[in-house]
Amino acid sequence: MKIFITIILSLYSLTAAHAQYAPQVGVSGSTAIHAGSPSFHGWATGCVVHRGYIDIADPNAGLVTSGTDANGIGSVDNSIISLGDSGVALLTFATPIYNGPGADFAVFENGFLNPNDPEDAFLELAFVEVSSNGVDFFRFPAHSLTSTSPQIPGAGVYMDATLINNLAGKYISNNGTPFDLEDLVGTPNLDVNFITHIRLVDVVGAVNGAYGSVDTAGNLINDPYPTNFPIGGFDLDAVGAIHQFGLSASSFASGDPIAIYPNPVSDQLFIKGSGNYSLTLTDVTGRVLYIQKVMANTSIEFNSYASGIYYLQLQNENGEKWLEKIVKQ
Ligand SMILES: [Ca+2]
Ligand SMILES: [Ca+2]
Ligand SMILES: [Ca+2]
Repeated sequence: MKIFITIILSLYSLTAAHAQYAPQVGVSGSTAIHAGSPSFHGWATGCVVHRGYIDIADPNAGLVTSGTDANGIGSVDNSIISLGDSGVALLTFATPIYNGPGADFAVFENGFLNPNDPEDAFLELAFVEVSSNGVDFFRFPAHSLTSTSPQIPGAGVYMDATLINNLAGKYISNNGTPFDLEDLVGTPNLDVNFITHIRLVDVVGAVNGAYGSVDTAGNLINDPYPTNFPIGGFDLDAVGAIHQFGLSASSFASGDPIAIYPNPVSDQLFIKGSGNYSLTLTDVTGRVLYIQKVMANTSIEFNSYASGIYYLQLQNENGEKWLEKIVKQ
């Protein structure tokens, strides 16, 4: 009997330990990535925001107004666009993002620390969704262990980052919340190695009304509400890509010599160069048409392919990837 109780207790403590997520910036174990980190390969080049309400329970009060779409483009600069209650931001990139080791991209908001407790911060959260075709979006499995009582108001109450996972806005300004595409491996209709769009959806933190957002487990998420001012809701500063395809033409110009021509192509595409690269040709849906494990002077026959866009992916032995967009005439 004693042994049985011990097992039960150890199972319980294991569960409790796993229920804790990484702490706020400045606390040992934080997973935040600073804006100046050399990990970032590139930043969002497109941002379109569909604004949410100042207060979703009072549509007559209108939509939030602070910032412009351009504030979500480029590196972290503390210029933000506010999403409002359930507002949505759609981010695009010069080249796709892929699932490399660890975090693959990070989202920056403008939260700030509790001056009296550096483990807590004023945070506004958003769900994060990704797509590899711009049509089908898939949400990172979000988890909120923040108590749903009392309601966190729009100011003056702080949140504990160790109770929050896979929600953008978990970390304070200038510090990105990381997302690892490994979490979405195996999702039908999603190619985690070719993410073209990232979508952020403001969490409505109303825990007492009909409008509250729930996490992947179905728990209401307590997040500041109402935030009924022009700067309400999730405030997007930037989205940084960590594992992102390079553009082969520019990347190879100063490195390993490589030539891919002619582009547009009508019959044969020639690939000439050296270096330890593998080649993969796909169509726009990600369907693999051609694979060559080791780089060598080669050509790919395009005669039988329909007119349109194709992608030639090159990967080196370190797992870095480059992309050439090929147009078949
Ligand atoms: Ca990853
Ligand atoms: Ca919100
Ligand atoms: Ca910005």
